[in-house]
Amino acid sequence: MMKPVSSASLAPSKLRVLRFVSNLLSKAVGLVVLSLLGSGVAPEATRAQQASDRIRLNQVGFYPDAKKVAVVVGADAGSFAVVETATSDTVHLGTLSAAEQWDMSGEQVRRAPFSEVTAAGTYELRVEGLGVSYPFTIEQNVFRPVARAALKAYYYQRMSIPLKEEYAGQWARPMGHPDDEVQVHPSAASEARPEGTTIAAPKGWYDAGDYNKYVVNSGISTYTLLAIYEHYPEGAEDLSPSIPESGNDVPDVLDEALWNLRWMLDMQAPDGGVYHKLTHPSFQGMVMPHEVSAPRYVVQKSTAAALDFAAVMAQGARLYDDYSDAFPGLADSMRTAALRAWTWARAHPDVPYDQQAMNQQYDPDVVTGAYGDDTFADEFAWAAAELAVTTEADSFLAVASPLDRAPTVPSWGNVRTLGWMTLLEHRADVASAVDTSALTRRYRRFADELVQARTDVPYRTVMGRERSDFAWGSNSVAANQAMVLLQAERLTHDPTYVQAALANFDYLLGRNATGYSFVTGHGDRSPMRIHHRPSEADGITAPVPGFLAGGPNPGQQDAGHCDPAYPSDHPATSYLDALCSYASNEVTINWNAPLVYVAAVLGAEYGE
Ligand code: G3I
Ligand code: 9MR
Repeated sequence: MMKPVSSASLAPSKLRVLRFVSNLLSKAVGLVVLSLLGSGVAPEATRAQQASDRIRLNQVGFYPDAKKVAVVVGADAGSFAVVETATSDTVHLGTLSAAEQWDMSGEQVRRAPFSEVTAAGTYELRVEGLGVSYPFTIEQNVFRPVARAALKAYYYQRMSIPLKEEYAGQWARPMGHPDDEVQVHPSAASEARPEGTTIAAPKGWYDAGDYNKYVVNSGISTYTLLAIYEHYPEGAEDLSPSIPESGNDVPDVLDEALWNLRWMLDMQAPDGGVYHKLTHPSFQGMVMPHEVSAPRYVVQKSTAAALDFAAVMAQGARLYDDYSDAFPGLADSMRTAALRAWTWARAHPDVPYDQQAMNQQYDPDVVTGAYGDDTFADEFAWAAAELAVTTEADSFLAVASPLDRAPTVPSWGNVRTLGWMTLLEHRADVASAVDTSALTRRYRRFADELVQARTDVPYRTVMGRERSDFAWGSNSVAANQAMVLLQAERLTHDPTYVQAALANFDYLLGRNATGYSFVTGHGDRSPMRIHHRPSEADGITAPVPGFLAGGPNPGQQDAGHCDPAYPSDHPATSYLDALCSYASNEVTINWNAPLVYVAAVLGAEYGE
């Protein structure tokens, strides 16, 4: 084989000649015989050919000025070509990096960088011996459809409202779960609300593929959506997915978040504590929401629920205050609710939600998601940060502060960093209570460690250095890593952080060892059988769009329920696009939220 041509060595005039010859050849013989030109690229790479699952890249596409890279697996060739799909013009020839072993996937990996390609268009990548990639586009606003769809997913998760065809298209459905008569479970009974009392707690989003709503998981999810508005008010205006409230002069992301916050407000008990969840006793079958008739309960109060509630209500109080005409009294109600929940938590600082223990004591048994957590320092720190900023009182941070410990990548059970992000955002306002130079220095160190992780991962993503990245819902680890990195860029204006965040976004949309673009309806190979009851029961082949699947999870906790089996035991490839796979292919509000954030903010960073 002839020596591959390096892209860097090709002058524009040579590229034009190459394009011309390439066109002639493909027209003459129906093949792209680039190897004749010394590229080393396969003659067998025809456009009619099926895309190779060994060429992995962001299947949605790239901003013109963004870093662009694909990853190829098992390639012997030294080079690759980027070809314009419509014309078969070769616009770039590049050299593959040396092969590296990745233990997380058990693969030999090489990278194909092509940032030089910046012209808007639709392209594909060709590699000798492997074939052709999925087509991808380079254009301005390329992530906007994903950002909008990922926000729209929350509309599809709404309870207590019919989804109209006007907004939901083929996924229109009758109202599910009015939740206007919810029983107080014996574990939640009080003098004010004895067992058997019914309360109304309508609205909110279905948590996931199941039909329950959980305060702890709602906290981080709602915070993250609100943060888009708080950090990027103008970007939030553009994030309009067409929902019933569109056009009410309030950004859709605030309207959508409010659907959940209204429910959360009803989860506060008369004493200020907050019920841990509103649930059926057990998971329902694969039926549509309106077909379920099992009873609903609110269960015991918990410290985590109270603090997550306090945090997000405090955040809501300062944001909805901007829209007091549209929502009179709302911000005040939220502030009062937040303070009452905080006071309850201070008096009950250590009440975990232990479902097993609860079931030993009370009937009926409840076996739905637990979101159980038994360490509350991080919840106290997050709530303290939100309350301090909203009320402008330093006393909250004297009780607990995010700075008590280093930031980490957030998750539903580990929310300290949400407090870090809020303090960073409002650092000028909290300077009397917080050492703001330590705040920014320590946060930057944290972000630098994440950036550094990329050098250990042959895919050059932040995601995947640690085996622990591949937890249940691992795709949210990648998305949350990206979200926290974007804060570092906002602090420093150093593009390295955006590039690292983008690498993880590319991971989610295809540059990963499974070869899937993990967002339903986006990318050529996206999940078709998510563990999502409406997607399964609605009789429509396409899943409800805009959902981030959970992603690789070597825990494979559902293996006993699943046929077919997982394709692999490697952490990065323990993924199964099958209905049975609730441990790798469910969808959840807390996984989608950082997807919306990152898609929207990358758009803003790249100049939408
Ligand atoms: O905390 C331990 C950690 O110490 C340990 O090192 C690690 C090793 O496996 O496990 C950690 O616990 C994990 C826990 O999540 C916290 O991350 C468990 O293994 C893991 O099984 C657990 O998964 C949770 C899953 O429910 C099962 O409880 C997911 O985070 C959570 O997202 C998921 O949430 C479900 C809801 O219950 C119901 N609705 C759907 C939703 C998504 O599947
Ligand atoms: O369908 C349930 C899913 O929404 C939950 O996240 C998951 C978490 O435990 O559980 C699923 O339900 C399964 C149950 O746990 C075990 N039996 C099979 C159920 C799925 O069909």
